[in-house]
Amino acid sequence: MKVDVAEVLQLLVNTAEKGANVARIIRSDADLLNLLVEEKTGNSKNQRFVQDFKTLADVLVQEIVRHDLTEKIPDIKGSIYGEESNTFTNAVGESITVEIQTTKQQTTDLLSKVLDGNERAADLLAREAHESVAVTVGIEPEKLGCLEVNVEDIGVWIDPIDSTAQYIGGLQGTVDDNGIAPEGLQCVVVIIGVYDKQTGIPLIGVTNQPFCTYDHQDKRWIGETMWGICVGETRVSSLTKPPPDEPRQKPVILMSTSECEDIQNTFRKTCSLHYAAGAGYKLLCAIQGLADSYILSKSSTFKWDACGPHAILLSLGGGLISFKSLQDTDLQDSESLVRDLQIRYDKSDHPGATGANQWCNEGGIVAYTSTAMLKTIKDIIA
Ligand code: 2IP
Ligand code: CA
Repeated sequence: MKVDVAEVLQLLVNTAEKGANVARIIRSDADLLNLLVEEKTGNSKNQRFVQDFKTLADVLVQEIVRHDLTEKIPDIKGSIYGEESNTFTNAVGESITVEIQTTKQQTTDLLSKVLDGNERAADLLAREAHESVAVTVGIEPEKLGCLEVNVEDIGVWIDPIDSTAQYIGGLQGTVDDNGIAPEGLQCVVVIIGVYDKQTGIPLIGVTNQPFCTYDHQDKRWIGETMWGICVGETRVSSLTKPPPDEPRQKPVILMSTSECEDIQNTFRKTCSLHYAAGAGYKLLCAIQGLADSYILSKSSTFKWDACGPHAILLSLGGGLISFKSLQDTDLQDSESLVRDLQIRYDKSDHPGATGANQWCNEGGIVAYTSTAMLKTIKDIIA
């Protein structure tokens, strides 16, 4: 069965916004937030559920996305992969699977079991899960024509809430001179990526920062959606700002604060190093040109962190390759070589591994928006 790419994009943008709404609701409701951040220990520990409540926000957003996609495209059901398991097991071995139900009441009843009988909280969340959300994508139809993909050929990776630590922390971050927030709620991102099962290459990416800017007058957070499409020869994205005419004198490189000293020192000599939380957020900074590249030498990101932003990078003429493969490859002048190096999403980089590690991006990542920048990075590490 074929589906219209424009329709898939609209669906992803809408459901990501719904996820962002849930993320904002939980953060703005004292009751829900208490359930979320409470670290109970000893006797006060909630015996009914072993997993902490923070997982519920992630699972709920993931299940909303899964539900919304399968409602419109039923055949995609078996090809949606998320970061979280949606089954909670309690201390006496009972398990509850969180799934969005057919009616709002059914969803309320189910959530109430996970939320320790808190009906009000369950109702608030169920209401959002069943709300119909329509966001203006703003795509000019002629840019996509009647672009279609085969449902059987696509898979979906969801990271419901990337930068969970910043989400729980709840800090309002301060943006630096480059427009980058090193920490805080700004680093939280809902990420959805669609990839081609045959090639493993990303096709459509949608990201939503639920806490992008704080409106001091209305005392509320305003989100921001970004998207990109790279299907066949078609490359379209939501980014409208043209790249600067002149490259920066010193490339701006984003890194994790946990990056190895050696790698930091290598880049410090010729680049301006910046640090920020969140793999998704750092990828978005590269996408927006706030940084020239995001470099990570460790295998500490996952397929769900990268697939969506990778599609946007491809739509802009850039890409995402493993740090190790950049070290090991002589790029020469070959565009096709760079194409072959792209990170894939159809299979594990680490087939022997178990659990989440199976889906890590082995050998780190390098995000870039032009081949020229990739070559500059190669020269630095050579
Ligand atoms: C994490 C999150 C972390 C990031 C890590 C991701 O995802 O984005 O912030 O580490 O790589 O896997 P760092 O901030 O050091 O870049 P999650 O929050 O979903 O677990
Ligand atoms: Ca993540």
